[in-house]
Amino acid sequence: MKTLSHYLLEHLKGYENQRELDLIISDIADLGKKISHEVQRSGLLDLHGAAGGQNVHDDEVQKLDERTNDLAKEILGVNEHIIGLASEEEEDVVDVSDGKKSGYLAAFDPLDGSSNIDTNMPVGTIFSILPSTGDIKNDFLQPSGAQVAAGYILYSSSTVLVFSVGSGVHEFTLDPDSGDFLLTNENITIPENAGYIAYNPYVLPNMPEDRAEAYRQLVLQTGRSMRYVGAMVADVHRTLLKGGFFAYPSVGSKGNYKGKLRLQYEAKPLGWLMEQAGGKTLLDGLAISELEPKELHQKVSVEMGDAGVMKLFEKLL
Ligand code: FDP
Repeated sequence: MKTLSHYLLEHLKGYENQRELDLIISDIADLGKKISHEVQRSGLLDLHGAAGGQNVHDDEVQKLDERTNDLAKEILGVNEHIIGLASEEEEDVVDVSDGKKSGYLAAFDPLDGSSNIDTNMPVGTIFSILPSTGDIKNDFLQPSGAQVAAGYILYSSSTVLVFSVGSGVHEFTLDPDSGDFLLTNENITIPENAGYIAYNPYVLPNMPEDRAEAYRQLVLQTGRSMRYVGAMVADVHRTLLKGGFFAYPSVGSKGNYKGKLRLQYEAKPLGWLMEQAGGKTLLDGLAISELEPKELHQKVSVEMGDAGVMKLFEKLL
């Protein structure tokens, strides 16, 4: 099986930013190995539970959120090509340009699904890489199509790195013996008319009724089972490999519906991957390519899945 470094050498040939992408993805892989190590030992190292505070999204911060955020800043912050960081756990962007006028930006959710950690359920790290001409704050607000790379590391029964640099979606599995990420799935294409429907049924009474009815009908008309982990990264991984539908709509009460998932750290990178693999993504009801980001910590509704299920979903709407 090919190692990640071997694969990057071949796959990035001809890319004008070959060296930059190679170093950035290699650093992200290293970060994944470190976080995987911490996640596996979290129960032994007193890393379970809340850290005692809330982040900018009013989520209760878990000890591992803090630890993994520090690790991500430590590793990506010294990458010679990265000039700015944005994290779900940070209030503002972190300038790591060290005088450089252009380079790349990394937006990340260091530990998605962290409320799962205490019960040994899957969690993951999500990343999105954008080019920057130096206006760091505004350059994070580029649309989905500007991403030069995006992906995630999922910490579950095994640790996998899944990413795209705009030409297919590829999966690497961490070999615990050698410590290498090995290619296990090249050019992932989402199967159609297969897989599961994934959303939290709690949302149904808390969303506009016509959309809620489309959600109900999708289960009835496809006849597919529902599965919902409650960690976006894990639900999206299953959808990429098995097909189906994943959603977290805007919820609330009449006239005041809001998304929960974060555009920069979750929806934009994972939605882009879904499209790269032949699926479709709607953010705030729009095709992902049409959504113009407005704020760093913007939250959006997310509906994504294989091309067949999304066609039916849009018809039901
Ligand atoms: P979490 O709160 O555990 O970090 O990003 C937030 C997120 O997890 C997603 O990963 C997940 O899809 C969603 O929230 C789960 O929310 P619900 O518990 O409301 O279903």
